[in-house]
Amino acid sequence: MRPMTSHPHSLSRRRFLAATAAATVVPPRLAKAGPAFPKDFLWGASTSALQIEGAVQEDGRGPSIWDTFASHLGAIADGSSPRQACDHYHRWAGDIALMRQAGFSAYRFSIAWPRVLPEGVGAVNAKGLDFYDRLVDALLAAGIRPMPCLYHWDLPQALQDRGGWMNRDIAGWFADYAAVVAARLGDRVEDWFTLNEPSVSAIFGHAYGEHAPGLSRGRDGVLAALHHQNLAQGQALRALRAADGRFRLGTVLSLQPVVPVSGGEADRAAAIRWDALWNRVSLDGVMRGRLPDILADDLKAWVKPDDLETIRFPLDRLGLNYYSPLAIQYQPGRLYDAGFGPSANPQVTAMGWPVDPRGLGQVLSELRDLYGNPEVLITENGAAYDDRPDAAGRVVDADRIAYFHGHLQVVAAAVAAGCKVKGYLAWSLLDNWEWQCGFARRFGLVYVDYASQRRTPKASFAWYRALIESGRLAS
Ligand code: GCO
Repeated sequence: MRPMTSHPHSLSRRRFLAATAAATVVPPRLAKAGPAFPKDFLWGASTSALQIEGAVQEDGRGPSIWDTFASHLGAIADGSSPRQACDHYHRWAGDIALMRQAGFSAYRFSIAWPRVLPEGVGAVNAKGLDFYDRLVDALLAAGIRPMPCLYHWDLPQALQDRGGWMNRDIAGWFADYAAVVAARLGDRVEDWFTLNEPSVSAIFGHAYGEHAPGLSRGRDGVLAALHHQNLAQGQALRALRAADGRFRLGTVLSLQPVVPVSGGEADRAAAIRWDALWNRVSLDGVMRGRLPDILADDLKAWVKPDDLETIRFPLDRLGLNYYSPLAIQYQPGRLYDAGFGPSANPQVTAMGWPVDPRGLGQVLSELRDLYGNPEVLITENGAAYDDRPDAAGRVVDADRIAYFHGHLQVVAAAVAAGCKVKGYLAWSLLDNWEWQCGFARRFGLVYVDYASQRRTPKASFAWYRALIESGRLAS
């Protein structure tokens, strides 16, 4: 149902200028010059369909596994649902105006599979595709490069009813869906991503039961979901390549260095197992056509001859999501007898994630030294803090600015050291519906008042805009 408050431009230009001018923490002209980024460096943000669009029952969209999961009592911390989210489905024009104000040159969003194919396969919902068609046109008109990601966790419920990521047939379903979207948008979209963070949806959705589809199937659940995502990705990348040889193809992985909580043998071995599961199945699969030896026996049940050839693909770029290193501990009885342990780092975000930009540098140099130095786009990096407007209505999020600044210093150093990082997309443009945390975590450059859907750019927005404009970090 379309909410009463819907208005495409919830932020007037006058209010926007007042808010951002007042919120600028360091006036750019006073800032000392820090490292510069290459002239063609891409700047922008990432979002995902389920987290911002709302309109889950509009224009023929089918239900997704997250709509179902959120309806279960206790599944979402604040009891909320993605039903309205940021109402981006109606406010997209105003949201693109914000991106333009910030000076974005690229924007990664996701396409909701259940909007395009309500049953996951078969009949195409033209109205669903129309939405992304309009979005792409408006982005291009604003000078912003559209970078759609085909899957950000919102599987059509109809496919879950057929086994979802546990069913090997999903590889073909996903490739068919990719071809449908490419046929409609491929005349204007060049940059494509297939999956978002397969290890997170496999582990949290199929073993921990904390993400949709809410399964607790242990090793089998995780390995099946991981392998079938690898396979689906391989087939979809080939379908996209066949659709247009000029497409620039990528996938998005959450690569986090895994650090044992102690030097003890049990913790160290647990960290190696976790690294294999979280990072290597996806990374080594696509980049090397190999799976970690340590999981080889367990994977045998799922991997068929020739699968590895399908999974390996020469990506044009790798999308890298980085938030923090993972502190891992031996925890008997947990998945692979490993679990999240306490981090030695006292500085954490509202998610409880340690702030440690060095981990990003570690991942980037490893990609350069051990994985053939692929072209990388940072597709997510950011932090949740307990933002609140002050008495004057401003949101001064100095901690988020510090987080971005620290991580971008590392990116600049990595570029100088030969890593092929081509751009940075912050997570995220807007505060949004943060999965099992609901609306209780805010990651945006722009504050969203969910009751009124009013958008207020935070201080970090003004800071980011100044950075994009100057192309250099203030020291
Ligand atoms: C992820 C997803 C995003 C999250 C963000 C903050 O990395 O988990 O890609 O959808 O919202 O990372 O948790």
